[in-house]
Amino acid sequence: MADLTLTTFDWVPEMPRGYVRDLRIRWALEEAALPYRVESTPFRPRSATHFSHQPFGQVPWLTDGELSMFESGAILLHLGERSEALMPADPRGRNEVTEWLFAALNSVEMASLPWALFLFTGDTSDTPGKQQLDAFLKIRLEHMETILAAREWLTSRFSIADIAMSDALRLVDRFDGLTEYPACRAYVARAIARPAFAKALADQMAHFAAAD
Ligand SMILES: N[C@@H](CCC(=O)N[C@@H](CS)C(=O)NCC(=O)O)C(=O)O
Repeated sequence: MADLTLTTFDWVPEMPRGYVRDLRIRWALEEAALPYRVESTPFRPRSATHFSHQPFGQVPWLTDGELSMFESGAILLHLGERSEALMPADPRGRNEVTEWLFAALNSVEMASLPWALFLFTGDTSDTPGKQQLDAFLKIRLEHMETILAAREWLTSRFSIADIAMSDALRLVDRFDGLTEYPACRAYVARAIARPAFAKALADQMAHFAAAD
C-alpha cells in the first residue's frame, strides 16, 4: 500500500472544481510517479480530526507514513525532497526552486487570489477597491511577463515551483486576466499540456463528480 495519502474534500460545488489545491499535489505525485492514495474528508461538517491535520479546516493535507502536513507549498517541498523529478538535489538548484515556489505563493498568488475571489462574486463594479486589486495584480503580471518571455520554466527545468506558479496563473487565465500577457498564457499552456497535469485534473473532476 502507498505510504503517501492525500486528503481532499469528498465534494465541492461546481465552481471550484478543477482548482481545488489537492490538484497541485496530485500533479506533483503524478510527475514523480510516486504511488499514493486519495482519501476524502467531509466538505461539511468539518471534524475535529480534519482540524487536527489542517488547522484552518481546509484541504489538502498529505500524510507520509507517520508524518502529516498541510499547506500545498509545504507539501510540494516535501515531495520535491523525495523526487528529483520535482526538485534538483544540488544546493543551487534546490535554492532556486525554493525561491520560485515562495514567489509563486507569496508574491504572485498573494495578488492573484484576492483578485480572482472578487471576480468569483460576480461583482462588476469599478470601485477603488477593485482598482487596487487590478493594479496589484498588474504589477506582478508585468514582471512575470518579462521573466517568462525569456525562459521555458522558472528554473533550468520543470519543478514544483512551476506547479505552483502555473496553477496560480491558471486561475487568472480562467477570468481572462492574462489576455495582455502572452508569455504568461503560453507558460500556463505549456504547463497544463503535461500529461501529469491532465491526469491530476481528470482525477480531481472524477473524485468530486462521484459524490454528486
Ligand atoms: N494556503 C492553503 C490554502 C488551502 C485552501 O485554500 N484550500 C481550499 C480549497 S482550494 C479550501 O479548503 N477551502 C475551504 C475553506 O477555506 O473553508 C494551501 O495552499 O494549502
